[in-house]
Formats: sequence, structure tokens, C-alpha cells
Amino acid sequence: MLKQVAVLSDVHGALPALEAVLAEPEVAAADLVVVTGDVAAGPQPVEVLDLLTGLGDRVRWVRGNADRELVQARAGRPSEHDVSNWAADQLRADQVALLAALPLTLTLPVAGLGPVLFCHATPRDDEEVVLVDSRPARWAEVFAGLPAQVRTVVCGHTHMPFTRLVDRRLVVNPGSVGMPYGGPGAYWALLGPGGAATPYGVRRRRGLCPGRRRVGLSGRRRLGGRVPALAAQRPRRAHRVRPARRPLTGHRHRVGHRCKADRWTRRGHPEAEKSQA
Ligand SMILES: [Mn+2]
Repeated sequence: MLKQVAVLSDVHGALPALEAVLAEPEVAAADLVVVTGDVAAGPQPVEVLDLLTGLGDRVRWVRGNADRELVQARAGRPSEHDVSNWAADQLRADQVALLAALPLTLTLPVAGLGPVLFCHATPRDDEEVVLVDSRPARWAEVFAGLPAQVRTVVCGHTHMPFTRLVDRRLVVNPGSVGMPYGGPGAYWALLGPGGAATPYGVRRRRGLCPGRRRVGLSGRRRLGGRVPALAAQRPRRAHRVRPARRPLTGHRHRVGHRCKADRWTRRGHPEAEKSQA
């Protein structure tokens, strides 16, 4: 049974952001780091994969759609994203083999949560989109094949951090380490009781963003069957605003990468519109 699991999603080849998150004391102290996909498609694919593989069995991996696209690009099927084709060309053969062998999902026991399923987009697909305000029927459809004992699902892909109770499950999206949605900062999540003030947190990294905000469930007991306050939707400023260093979002514009989730959310995703109707 794991006590603390740090979840890092959607690193997208952003080495400084990954280094910053790995240096967070709670991440360094976690029993395990789970990387939930889209690790390498970005500006520093080789360095990011080398840093994570260097951590050995402290890291467990799940495949994202962008990781799959790198493998496909190397097999002669180019991605629609130029940055993915560029990143695929940079990778060593052993790194392509690593990405090709990644599983779609991973289930691990975490203290206080039981078996936790980790995936990139959904448990059944690496690129379909569910959002914090997707309808309950949509979530039920997406989770239809899950074992009943899986009460917690962690997914990434949309780069939008949230927690939600739906389909009798706790759903956690840690947001993105390397390509944050909505503002600068590297987002990650910590699962499990004890340690920090929150048993589960989604944070912005101090020093890489204008301020540090802490959002998440507000108490350990809240994971034990009570409905958690969805504080993630109402970020509360926990520290004074500090001057920004170079925002991490800059790399997105330089390399011209824009994932599907980004396009959808920018102009209003059909799923979001439906759920608001
Ligand atoms: Mn992504």
C-alpha cells in the first residue's frame, strides 16, 4: 500500500518544469511518481525521458496520445503536430522502445483511496475528452468497464486541474507540468493521507509562476466517505504574489504546439457546451 504518490502529467518535454516539480519536497519524498502520459512531445524530449528513466523504479508510466504519436511518427506515420514529428526525430531507439511499451492504464493501491486507476485521457482511450463539467451520464459511459472496487481515477490530457465526485468515484486531474492551461506554473498532484496540509493537492510551483496557489481537498477526513468540497474550482490565494520569472507557457508558442484539448477549450468544447445546456 503506497502512502504518498505524486502524479505528474503532460510534461510535454519541458525539462525546467519537470526539474522544478521533482525538486518539490513532497514529490521527492513520495513513495512513487506516476507519470500519466504525454511525457516527451515538446522541446526537450531526450532530456525529459533520461531524467525520468534515471529515477528507475520510483517512476511508473502510462502512455499518452502524444507519446503514441511519437512512436507512430518514427514508424513513418507523421503527426499533425510539427513538434511531435520534430521530437520523434530526436529520440534514441531505446526511448522509442520505452514509449512503445507503455501501458494504457495502471492500477496501484494508495492508502485511504484503495485501488487507484491512472490513465492519460480515460481508462479506455488515450485521447477522448471529459471535462470537470461533463455530464454524469458521460462519465458513467467512460467508466463503464471499470472494476467496482476502483473508486479513484486519475487522468490528465486536458491540462485542466480539477477534482470531482461523479459516478460514485473521485476523479482527479493533476493538470499539466509542462503546458499548463489557463496560466503559468507547473501543476502536479499528491495522492494519499498525511504529510502535507492537504492529503491531495494541486499546486502551482513557486518561483515559476506569479504566485503560489494551493487548491484541493481541505482535510484528510474528507476522503473517508464524505463529499469533498470542490475547492479546486475556487482557487484561494495562499501566498503573496511574487514577481514572475519567465512563464512556462512560453515554450508552447515558440514550438507552435497546441494540443486538441487546448483548441477545444479555447473556443468552447462541445462537451462543455452540452453540459451547460
Ligand atoms: Mn497533453
